[in-house]
Amino acid sequence: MRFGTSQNLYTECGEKIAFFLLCRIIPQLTPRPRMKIGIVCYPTFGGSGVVATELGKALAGVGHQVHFITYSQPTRLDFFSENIFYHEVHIPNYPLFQYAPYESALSSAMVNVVKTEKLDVLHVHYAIPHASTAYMAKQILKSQGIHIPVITTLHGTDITLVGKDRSYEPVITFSINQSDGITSVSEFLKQATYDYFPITKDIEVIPNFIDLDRFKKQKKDHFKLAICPNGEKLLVHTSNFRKVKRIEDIVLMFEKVRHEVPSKLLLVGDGPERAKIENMCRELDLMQCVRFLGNLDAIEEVLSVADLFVMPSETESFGLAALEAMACEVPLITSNAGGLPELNVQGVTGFMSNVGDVEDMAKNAVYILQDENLPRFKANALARAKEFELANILPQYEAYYEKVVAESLNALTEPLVASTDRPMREVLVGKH
Ligand code: GMT
Repeated sequence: MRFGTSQNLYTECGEKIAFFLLCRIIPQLTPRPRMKIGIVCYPTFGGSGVVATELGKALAGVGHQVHFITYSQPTRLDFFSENIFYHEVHIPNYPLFQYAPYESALSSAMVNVVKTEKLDVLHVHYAIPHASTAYMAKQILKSQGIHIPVITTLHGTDITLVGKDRSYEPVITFSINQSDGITSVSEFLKQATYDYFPITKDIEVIPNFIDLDRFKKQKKDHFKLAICPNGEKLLVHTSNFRKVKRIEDIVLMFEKVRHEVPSKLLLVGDGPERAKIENMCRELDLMQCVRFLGNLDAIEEVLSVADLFVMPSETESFGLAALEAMACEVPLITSNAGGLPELNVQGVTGFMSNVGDVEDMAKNAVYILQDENLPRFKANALARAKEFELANILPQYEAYYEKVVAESLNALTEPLVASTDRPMREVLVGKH
């Protein structure tokens, strides 16, 4: 082993301090430029709207000005902030319309908000129809001398189910390629996008995130006692009850599990499959142990008393609902579809099975629910959730906004540099 002289020890120390200051302290002291950001999303229950709203709230929390442009108040937009603004899209009806032209109303709203609020960037969530409406808005603004960079975030079924349908494909391909920036919520979704569409641009993967101040295990013993009066284990599923969630697999799996482990099942959410699943439970004589709760705002309260979260989806680009469960110390039984392997660690935070393999899911669920196993899986679930903490992911979005805005402005100015002495932004975007 070599010992340094006191002089080169000092030098080494100095270098380390300088490196630490450069990497850790200075970036935190140097504030990021505050931006005016327009967010377009589906405001109802559903992963993309939740991510968009939570992102907007977090951006506002660190000083950016955030303008939501949606057809109704986003469900998770549940508090007042001086940095958050909500612009409702009005869709006037007319007897001639069989389908009200939502896209035209939305593009017009985007144009108006960008102009009046002098936005720096438009971030649209879920490609259909938001990427093409943003393109339309961008072109209208361009005709008025205003440049607005557009970022599209791909969430899942906008690519894997609806988007690749021939009825939408040309518009999706075109408008994704026209976006100034594209993000996807998992490596799986990025690859699926390249597989299904001729996309010529880079896609940045920024995973879903979780606010651990809100999603954490709370003491709700009275609630657990009300649902499981005899100390039964509690299985939970939350979703918007679409076919892709394969809720019938949860019921079939639960039917097997409850014979091995006394347990109850809570199904939270609502959607097209709910009536069918309720019928199924009635026919299987399960209504004594299965409860349907409908849509809930305070989902973290239910998750706080859960022992196992079940997500057997046909495809799932990330699985935000599963991450919310993990943050409340709930292990997972999921399928191995889509991006779920990027979240659920096999044998550590839970188990994954092939889509539809109800037998395997039941076997794994019984294993996790054993008293000697459950505490370990719960602790691992929380530890994994911490990797997706909001504080880790928010700077990725901020850095991406800065990069895309700078690149799109550079792309505008480059060809004209030689032909004018006036500042480029003024030439190209007028007074905006
Ligand atoms: O329901 C929605 O709002 C979107 C939905 C979808 O159909 O694409 O959810 C997706 O987005 C979430 C947030 O990014 C992801 O966590 C979900 O995994 C994803 N759902 C599917 O891929 C089925």
